[in-house]
Amino acid sequence: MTTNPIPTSRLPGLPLGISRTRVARDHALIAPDGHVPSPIVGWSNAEGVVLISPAMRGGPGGPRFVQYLVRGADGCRTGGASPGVQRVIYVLRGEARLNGQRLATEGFAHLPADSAYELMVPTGTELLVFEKRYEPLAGVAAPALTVGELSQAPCEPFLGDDHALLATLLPISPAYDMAVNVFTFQPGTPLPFVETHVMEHGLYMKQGQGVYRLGDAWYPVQAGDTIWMASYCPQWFVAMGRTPAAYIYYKDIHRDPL
Ligand code: UGY
Ligand code: MN
Repeated sequence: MTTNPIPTSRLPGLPLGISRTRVARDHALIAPDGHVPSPIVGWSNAEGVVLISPAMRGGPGGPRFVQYLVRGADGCRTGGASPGVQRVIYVLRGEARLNGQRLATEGFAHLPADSAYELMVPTGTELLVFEKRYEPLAGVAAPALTVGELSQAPCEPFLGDDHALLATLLPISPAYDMAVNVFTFQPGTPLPFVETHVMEHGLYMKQGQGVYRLGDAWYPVQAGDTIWMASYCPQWFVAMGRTPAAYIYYKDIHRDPL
């Protein structure tokens, strides 16, 4: 005779039925306790978790990009995205191989739309991926494949505050219609004002914790959390705890909003 296992909460000390996840009209917080893996289109043998996608809020005003995690496995690989779609991949853990070259933890690549490559993701490696349909700009050549690592990326104090460092992973040039940045805050450091802007964001907390204001709600957040901020979602952050907080985030740039 078999016995059914008794489900236990993914949140130690809290009962079943509790989650910090919220999906609202102009923002979302996706906490890891709710992650459900699925196969990812364009990948073989990948265990993925789609964190942000247009399906989050169908119709006007929903996300215009995709953000997902890939957990490596034997035979986990991809040779390119769907037609017209560019990718940025960032190695959160372990190491990947891009066209035979090692991409270590904190390494990243911008993989242009309609380009062929071979990306292998072994067991124990975790990638964060952003995908966006590339919007060509008249008279501007599309970018070539770019590879880099966080420690080598340009990094500046944000608006003069050396307790809030902003690293820009991709060249800030009209050839790129997206940016991916890493923001590192010393404990107690806030964003200096509540931002409200046309660009949307997909954010992944890499380390530490803090409080994110999204619209009129304030959320405690920590490493492993994902946030979607729609265009014009008022946003603010303060880092808390005893260690720095860091997040990696996407934004759309350099294209006519009309
Ligand atoms: O680039 C940005 O808009 C950035 N300062 N936003 C954010 O961290 N929420
Ligand atoms: Mn912003």
